[in-house]
Amino acid sequence: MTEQTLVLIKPDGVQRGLVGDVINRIERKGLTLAALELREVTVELASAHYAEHSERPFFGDLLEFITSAPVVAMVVEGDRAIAAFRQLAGGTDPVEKAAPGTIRGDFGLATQFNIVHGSDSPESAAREISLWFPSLNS
Ligand code: RTP
Ligand code: MG
Repeated sequence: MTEQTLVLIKPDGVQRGLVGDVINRIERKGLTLAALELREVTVELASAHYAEHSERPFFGDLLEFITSAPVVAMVVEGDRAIAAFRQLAGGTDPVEKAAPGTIRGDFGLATQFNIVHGSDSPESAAREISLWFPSLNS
């Protein structure tokens, strides 16, 4: 089933020059880009995006990090795009959970600096796409 998912290349990924590699992996997988923008993130947007984690001990660090430098925000489209991008990203902890060959497994060392975000369900994808790309019709 064709889906859309919201993908972010987080500040660490942009600053380390991994934008091209991440997009390359998305395209090689067979997924396509429906929207793409380099974006400064406000605290308001970051808080809304990560609202589900607002009570977690790492929430403050997460907001500080995600607003520290520009991110690349994308809407990625294709067959089972939500699960397909989560597969490309690998697990949240780049060492304990993400396998080699995934974005996080290949490039990450710390859970806080895990390079990419991808929506985790159709509900999250719809919510996040309308948050980041309100003018996009889907
Ligand atoms: P994301 O939302 O960024 O795609 O990552 P995820 O689904 O794999 O992980 P999630 O549980 O949603 O956590 C969101 C982000 O919060 C940071 N985090 N830090 N210090 C910690 O224990 C911790 N746990 C999570 C990570 O940057 C994670 O991607
Ligand atoms: Mg998540």
